[in-house]
Amino acid sequence: MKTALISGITGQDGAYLAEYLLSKGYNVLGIIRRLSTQNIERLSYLNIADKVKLLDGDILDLSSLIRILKDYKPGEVYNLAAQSFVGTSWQQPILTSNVTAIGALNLLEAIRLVDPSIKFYQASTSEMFGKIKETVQSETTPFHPRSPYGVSKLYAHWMTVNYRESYNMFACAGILFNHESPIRGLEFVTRKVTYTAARIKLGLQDKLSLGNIDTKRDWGHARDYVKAMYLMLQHDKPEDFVIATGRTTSVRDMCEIAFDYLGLNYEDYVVIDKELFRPAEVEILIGNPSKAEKYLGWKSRTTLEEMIKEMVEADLKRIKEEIKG
Ligand code: NAP
Ligand code: G4F
Repeated sequence: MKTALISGITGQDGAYLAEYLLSKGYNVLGIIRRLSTQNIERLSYLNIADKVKLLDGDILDLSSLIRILKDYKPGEVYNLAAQSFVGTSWQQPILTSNVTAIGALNLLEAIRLVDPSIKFYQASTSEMFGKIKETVQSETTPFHPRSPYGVSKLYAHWMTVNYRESYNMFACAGILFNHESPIRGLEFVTRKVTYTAARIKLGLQDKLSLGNIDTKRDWGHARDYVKAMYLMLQHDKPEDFVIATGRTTSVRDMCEIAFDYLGLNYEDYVVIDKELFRPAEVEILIGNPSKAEKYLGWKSRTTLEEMIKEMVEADLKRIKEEIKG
């Protein structure tokens, strides 16, 4: 039986990746940091909380990573842990750098010290393209990050490349464009929209405050994207891949899709709050996934409309259950 270790298993992607690896017959281990309250809602939502083994550790604590690798000997390590919210990275740039940049280095170092044959996946991001240098971004597009988060991810990305080149490690970076789901954090714009639209439909709220709704993103479904992470580690050589849909949509149009589905006009509810604008913005992202299609046989399956519908329905159901108590 193959064993995989996931950092960030309590997050959106960690939960879907754990579900996928379990379906492939893996023994799935996850690093869980000490918090004052339990934080396994996403694993419970997918009905897998009792199927994975959660291990105390923190990607800021090298010794905990070394202990876990020595004790459990995973063949694959997926580094999904991060302070992943771009907005917060301006409020907490040092924490973001420690977790998102140095945390990745800690995991690479732990692997190098314990067993350099362990395969490593790094969660890189389209946020690294930032102020875009090419209309459609691919593996060869130069980077220009626009946030402390993007800069931290770029450091982790190059460390992954460097460990591959320096130590011949099987270390891959997936440059994933935005991906969402019903278990997306409430602070991210798609989920903020689907959750608030559902509350408005149920008469619990009457306005949705947003920042810059003219920015555009290439949005896919997390359930589709975690399969690409797995495929990268099964590929015959370690390489980096862009994972995207190849379609870009504005936040405004995404709102329209969500509200339309509920029979509402978004223009009646959305208010623009200048406080929510970012100090530096990534105006538009659109990825070219042809390398992943060609070498991994990976393709994004879920359309934005299908995903928003799934998210709105899940939010409606959850809110109704909360009301019932
Ligand atoms: P997420 O929901 O915010 O999950 C982040 C995970 O990191 C959580 O499990 C969190 O644990 C964990 N974490 C934070 N600090 C940690 C620490 N010090 N030690 C151990 N674990 C820690 O993020 P996501 O959307 O699943 O994204 C997964 C990864 O892909 C992230 O690295 C993100 O930056 C990257 N990425 C995401 C997207 C996207 O669109 N979703 C696109 C490109 C790249 P707690 O639950 O304890 O907070
Ligand atoms: O949903 P967002 O916060 O995602 P963002 O900043 O693109 O980052 C996400 O995707 C990255 C991949 O490109 C990941 F690496 C990262 O971890 C994260 O998962 O914002 C999307 C867009 C931005 O342009 C933002 O300014 O929506 C705009 N926006 C407008 N109003 C808003 C809001 N974003 C949020 N979160 N909240 C708003 O009220």
